[in-house]
Amino acid sequence: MQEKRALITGITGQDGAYLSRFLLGKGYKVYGIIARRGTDTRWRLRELSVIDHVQLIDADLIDLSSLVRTLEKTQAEEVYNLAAQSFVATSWDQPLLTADVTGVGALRILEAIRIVNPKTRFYQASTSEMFGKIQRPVQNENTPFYPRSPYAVSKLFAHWSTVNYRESFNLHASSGILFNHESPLRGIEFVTRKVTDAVARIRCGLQQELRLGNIDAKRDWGFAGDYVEAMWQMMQEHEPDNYVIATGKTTSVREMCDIAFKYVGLKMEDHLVIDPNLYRPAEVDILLGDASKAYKRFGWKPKTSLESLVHMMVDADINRVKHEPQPAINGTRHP
Ligand code: NDP
Ligand code: GDR
Repeated sequence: MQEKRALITGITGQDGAYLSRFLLGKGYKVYGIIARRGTDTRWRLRELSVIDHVQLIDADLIDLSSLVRTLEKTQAEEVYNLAAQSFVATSWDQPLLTADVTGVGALRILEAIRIVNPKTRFYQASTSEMFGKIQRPVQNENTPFYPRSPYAVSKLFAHWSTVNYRESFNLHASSGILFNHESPLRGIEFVTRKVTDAVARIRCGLQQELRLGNIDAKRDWGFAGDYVEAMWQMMQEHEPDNYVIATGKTTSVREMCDIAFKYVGLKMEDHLVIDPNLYRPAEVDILLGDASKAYKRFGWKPKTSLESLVHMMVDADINRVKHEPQPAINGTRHP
């Protein structure tokens, strides 16, 4: 039987790397688009040892013609749209770029699918940020949205474009409304990785303090490795649909931080500094997801507790700090 072909936008991101490894394990031929910005962003693909097994193609979500050519060239049966300007805080500084990549970018790839092969299955990386100022204490697929950032507004446009193309053109287009998911491959600008990196550096005597913003914010945090399986599972369903993917537990940034410091025998209070400059113009105070629809339809449930996730991330960062201290490149410490 001919191997299945998948195309991943955002293949160099956290989820792109885990999804590549997962799909390769399933026997897929995996293609990914890479938007060249002058720096090498392939470190995650190297860390998971998939770099030599995926095919990278130069293309950009802001360039429709590059997407059309990529679909023609790869003949992918499944397209996972993971590319985005995904950092919420940056979306207030670069709202138009965020709208163009994170919002209209999804519409461009839907258009490319419509032009090249409307039978292509499509996954949109939607987000719990769309619930924003929550309208229900627990959020599921029927909860009304209330976005609180240019990022979330852009993602809502992408989500509704996905639903609209499903209903207008009969595309097999699904929207995974994923709550926060983390891993050792998380970008260092996101709070969990910022914490675990700092804890590792403090433990190794390279840093003294950790500056955070609103530590009372609560998130429903899971492990990225578990979440990419749900992306694939919803693509295998006969009918496209929207699915919430979450753990059903919410934890404050303060508690998450405490878990990380305690793991290495340090006291959070001795190192944590609250910096009001890191507060956001509008905050999402609390998120808590109900993923029971995904469980009922295809048996998905999370496998990793927050404690083991944080421990895994701290261990990975201590290992990095000990074995490969790197000078900062564009805000990350990775080659
Ligand atoms: P990352 O920020 O780690 O990855 C984003 C990816 O998008 C990178 O590969 C980046 O490339 C790529 N990208 C950015 N701009 C463009 C562009 N113009 N054209 C093509 N590619 C581009 O995100 P995650 O892996 O964490 O998340 C994956 C997706 O899921 C994102 O859309 C995110 O918004 C969404 N999401 C994430 C959640 C999470 O908790 N992680 C939860 C819910 C949704 P490069 O590295 O080269 O800059
Ligand atoms: P989020 O993740 O905005 O939920 O978006 P992030 O880790 O950036 O923030 C989580 C919460 O922590 C608070 N916080 C801080 N955040 C950062 N980054 N840095 C700090 O110093 C800090 N101090 C406190 C934030 O205010 C916030 O409340 C992530 C991204 O992956 C999105 O792309 C994705 O859609 C959502 O998760 C679900």
